Amino acid sequence: YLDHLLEIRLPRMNYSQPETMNLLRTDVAVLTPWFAPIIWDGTFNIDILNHQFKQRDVRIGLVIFAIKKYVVFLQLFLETAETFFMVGYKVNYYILTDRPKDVPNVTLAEGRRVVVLKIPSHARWQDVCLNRMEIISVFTKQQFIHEVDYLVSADIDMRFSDHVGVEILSDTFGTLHPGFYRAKRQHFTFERRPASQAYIAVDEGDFYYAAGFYGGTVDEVYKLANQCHNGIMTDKANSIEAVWHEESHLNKYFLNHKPTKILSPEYLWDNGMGVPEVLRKRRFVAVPKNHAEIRN
Ligand code: UD2
Repeated sequence: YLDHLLEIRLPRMNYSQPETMNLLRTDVAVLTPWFAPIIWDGTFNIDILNHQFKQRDVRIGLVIFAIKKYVVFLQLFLETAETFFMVGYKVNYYILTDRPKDVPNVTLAEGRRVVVLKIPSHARWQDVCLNRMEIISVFTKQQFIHEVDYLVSADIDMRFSDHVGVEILSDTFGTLHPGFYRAKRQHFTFERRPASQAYIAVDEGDFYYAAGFYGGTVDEVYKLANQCHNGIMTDKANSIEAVWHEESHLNKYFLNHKPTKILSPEYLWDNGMGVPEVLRKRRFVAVPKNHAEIRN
């Protein structure tokens, strides 16, 4: 923790002057009412950020689940992550899988490694998703906290297709779900039954966050995962399952503990939705899958 106190001093750099009288983007919001930046292309200077984060020598853990047939997504995920995810930084790929033998051998850059962690599978795909919170909280406490500074949790049926770097890092960050970033809060698919711990009333809610990409410091991700897991267990005891599983609990958590950064849908896109003009980059995109085929 003392590392935070070290002086960070930038070298002399040449870059265009930040403007006080001009907006970085005029087509999208770049700040929430609680002063969390919303990260869109054109809002940050990656050179300045890299100088800051490099001096702190940050280590990032990317947590991915590959249960049952989802191991087929590992190769493309890892290859594209090597090209676009936190290039130049120390990265641990934490692969939680019931099929360690099916983890492919992908060449990694220096300072990056694959850590395979065997976990049991679940018959229902919903339970695979729900259980991610418990597994993340357990492994964070046991292991991740000793090995990395930040954790990023990602869906695996995805590929990186453009830069994803330290601009995403913050105490906690959530990503605007591609299906709902323009929607009114009453249309968000929050859990609407008051009996569930994930319940959010129709006149509440900031954004609909996707469970496919979120993260933060190890401490904050531990709190998040632990609290979501507790909500999931209470729901189970009450025989209720939130409509979008752990995503519903994540949304409840972020309502009460506002993320300190918000990622635009550049960071989680589905090409099936076309490419709107506001989306200058597609950094992390869904790999098309046959749900019925792959989940069973
Ligand atoms: C949405 C969410 C996902 C999760 C899920 C819960 C987004 C983009 N995705 O995605 O995060 O909240 O709904 O309903 O917001 N997995 C396995 N094996 C399985 C099933 C799942 O490994 O048999 C893992 C895998 O890492 C996968 C993740 O769980 O990426 C989420 O499952 P999904 O991608 O099938 O869920 P999906 O696409 O409905």
